[in-house]
Amino acid sequence: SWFTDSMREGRPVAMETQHVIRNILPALREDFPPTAEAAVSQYACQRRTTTENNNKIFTDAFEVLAERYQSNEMERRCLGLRRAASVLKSLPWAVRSLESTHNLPCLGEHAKAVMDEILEHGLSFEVEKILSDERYQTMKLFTSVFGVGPKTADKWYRRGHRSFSDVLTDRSIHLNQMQQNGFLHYGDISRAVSKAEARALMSVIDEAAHAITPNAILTLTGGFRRGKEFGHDVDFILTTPEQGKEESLLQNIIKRLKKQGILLYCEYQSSTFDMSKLPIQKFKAMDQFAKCFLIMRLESSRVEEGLHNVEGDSKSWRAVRVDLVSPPMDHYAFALLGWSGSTMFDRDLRRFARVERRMILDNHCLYNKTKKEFLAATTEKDIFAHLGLEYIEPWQRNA
Ligand code: DCT
Ligand code: MG
Repeated sequence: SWFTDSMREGRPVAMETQHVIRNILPALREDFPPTAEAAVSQYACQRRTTTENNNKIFTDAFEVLAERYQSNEMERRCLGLRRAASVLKSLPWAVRSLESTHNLPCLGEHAKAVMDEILEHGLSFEVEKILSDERYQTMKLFTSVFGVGPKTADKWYRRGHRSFSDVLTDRSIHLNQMQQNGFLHYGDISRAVSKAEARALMSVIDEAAHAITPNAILTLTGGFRRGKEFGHDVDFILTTPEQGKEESLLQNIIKRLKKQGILLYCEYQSSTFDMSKLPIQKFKAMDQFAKCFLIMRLESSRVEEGLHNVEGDSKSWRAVRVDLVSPPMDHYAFALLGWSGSTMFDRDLRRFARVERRMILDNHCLYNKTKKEFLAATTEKDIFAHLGLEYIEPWQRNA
């Protein structure tokens, strides 16, 4: 009909018509580009972003470009495109013209040029070129192995390696334990983990935790907490109200899982957490809580809907990547907020805290630089309130 066509094409509609559409036909509001009063924030933590992405054709293209820039160490360009993608992900409408985006933040010249190309030709030639580029494909392949980061992948590429067999037959390459296990279980752990599999793992770990102490608190976090159907791993936070016992709880769980024969690999990092050294001025990628990066064996019989296997694979188990982090109870809310992600949502929470509030936020704590004091929190809601932000539900943090 006439008004849905106008909206799809982003053509301006008369004010009265907008009134009718916004108030009388609320079901249709979603297709409508926001007007000035519904300005989109430049901060992801002030936007609500569900898993439903109406602008996937653009955001997928931006992601390819961002990956390319990241591996070429062009960090600013990479971040610029990730920010642009994040803004588009938050829109309840699909962009159908460049004009309809003129009020949106974070869309730079490059992002707009790519969108323009996609709107006109259905694809971006720059993106197509990268996708068919040998270096891009090889980096993507190598970094898909657990334990292989961009540096190692680049080193292998520059040695002339293009495939796994090139790497595995080069006797001068020494693989560390993590990489050996990454290759060993590659088929399983490169396949997405389903929600049902995540739930099954949660019950396995929860049983182990409660056999050790009835007070254990285990929370599913990461992408599954944000409502995603699939993930590349399963993330958990583990704690206990018994102060100082959280790290030994984690160690005891690992021992127990080992005894059960379901721990295929474990990289344990002990806690370096020291309250007297907080706040940490310079943000580091990893927090300091005790944690472990695991590969677990998940039995088919534990999964309600069965394993998320490739067709024809009748194996009775699969390997799954699991992360477990164990903060002291006092810091649980900060760790939960950090580990729930998304990465862009976290990044903008910290940026908002720093720029708009003169506060330092990380996975450990929130610090007010003006008042020189720590702000305590037992829930995520407390942290949003300290920051003067509207609460955003986990399933709205898919920025
Ligand atoms: N995180 C963090 N510190 C790190 C790594 C991650 O605080 N050193 C946060 C950011 C997101 C969250 O933990 C989970 O990380 P991932 O598992 O990488 O992301 P995800 O959103 O769960 O994505 P996926 O569904 O692919 O697992
Ligand atoms: Mg995850």
